[in-house]
Amino acid sequence: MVYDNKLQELALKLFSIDAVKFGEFMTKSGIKTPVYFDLRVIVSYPAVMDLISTLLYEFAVKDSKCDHLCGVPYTALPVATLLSVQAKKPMLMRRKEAKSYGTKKMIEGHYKVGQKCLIIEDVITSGSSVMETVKDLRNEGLVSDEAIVILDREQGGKENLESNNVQVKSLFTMSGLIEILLANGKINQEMATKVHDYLKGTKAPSTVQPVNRMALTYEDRSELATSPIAKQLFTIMASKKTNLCLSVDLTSTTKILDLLEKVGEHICLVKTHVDIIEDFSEDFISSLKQLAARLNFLILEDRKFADIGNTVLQQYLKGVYKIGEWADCVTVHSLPGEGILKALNGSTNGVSRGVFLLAEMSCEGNLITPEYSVATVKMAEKYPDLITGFVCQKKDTFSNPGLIQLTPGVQLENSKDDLGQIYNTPEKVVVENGGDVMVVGRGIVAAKSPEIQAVIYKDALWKCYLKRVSGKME
Ligand code: 5BU
Repeated sequence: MVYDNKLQELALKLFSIDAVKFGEFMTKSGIKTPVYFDLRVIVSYPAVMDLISTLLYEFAVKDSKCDHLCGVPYTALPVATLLSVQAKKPMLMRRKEAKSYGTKKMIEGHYKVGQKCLIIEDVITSGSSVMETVKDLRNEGLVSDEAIVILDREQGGKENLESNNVQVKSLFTMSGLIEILLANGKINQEMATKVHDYLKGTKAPSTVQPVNRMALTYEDRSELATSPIAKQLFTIMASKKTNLCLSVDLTSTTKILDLLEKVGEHICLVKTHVDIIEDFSEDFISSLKQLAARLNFLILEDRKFADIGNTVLQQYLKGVYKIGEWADCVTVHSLPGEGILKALNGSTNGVSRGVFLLAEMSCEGNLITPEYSVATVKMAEKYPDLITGFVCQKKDTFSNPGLIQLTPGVQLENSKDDLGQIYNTPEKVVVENGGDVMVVGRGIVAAKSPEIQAVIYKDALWKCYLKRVSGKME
């Protein structure tokens, strides 16, 4: 009750300081609106600031499990500051533009990857401003799935944000606020009806880019891909209805080609370790390329490059294997830093080639830390044509829906091998962990009938993908 009284008090104060105005106004998008909010004025009224922060504290911050608070610039910044002090929770600040000197950080303050940050905003219409802040926080490896706002204009912002995994709580909805003002004689019934009708008829355009790749189809994601190889791979997956990558870890060229002849129609990608083949020849490569063209799959050489740029460039283009001449894409470690991407970028004379960067590994005890994964994803940003996706194990490792999550360590049952490899089931990898293309090696190659087994994997993995994009998860 006390809370309701305070909420009413705040509504009336906002009205009296002209933070809520009625009449005829033009919005940014050129639509006429009978009601206008301008919460920028609240900084001139310490009592209003006090009331807002007390209410938000009681309403959502007090019991929140967040590690940080972050205000959406600029109006919500002072409110976030007051809340941070009151809740004794550290604040983070998001820059509007990256600094042009020194560190290029978008988020200021001290934090650790995996910590949770609660977002504070004044008003949401489409939700796009909150989403920009969410994106920058997630880019830093912070968990950002909750926003509290003073006022929800009820024009689609809450739904837009929820479809991107951000839950929204608001002190006021527009209709709730109007009700208070009507009950207190601040506006008449005619105006209340006008606002009500306006709300019913005017939804904000969904300006929020759908970043929840888990819910998007491969067709839709091919449109969002900036790397030609990612685009091609998404298209192949959608048309052949398969997200299976076969890891042909065999040492004889005949065995590899025989197997691919049988299972090529069921896969979107073949993954090779060319340096384990004992009878490698140029003929093998031309047969492999012919098979790939005929049965419509791409070739990934899992070379895991990890040297300085200059050496990698030679390993890529020269030597016995001349990988750059035939592999549509390769795997690359981010360990040596950006030089490795600089070297590979544009090294194939206009022929499109792709890179899967290793952000995580499937084997137990590997030394990759969460910070390393975040830095890997960031390193990729400058190479939108080259980076096809990431080799990784978790859905939150990256969010860009135009990139592909390649996940190894897949078998029909959860298990391990004797050398540290960890296997997860198709359901776990696709539905829970966000795998887009799943790598299966021994699950198929070592089976009695690899041909039958490939179809079993293909069907199981595709079923899980359909379940994921339908949103019908148990
Ligand atoms: P398996 O037989 O399904 O365990 O084969 C998995 C393949 O994926 C194998 O060629 C590995 O080299 C490759 N792999 C992996 O298993 N785990 C990783 O984290 C990376 C690659 Br990166």
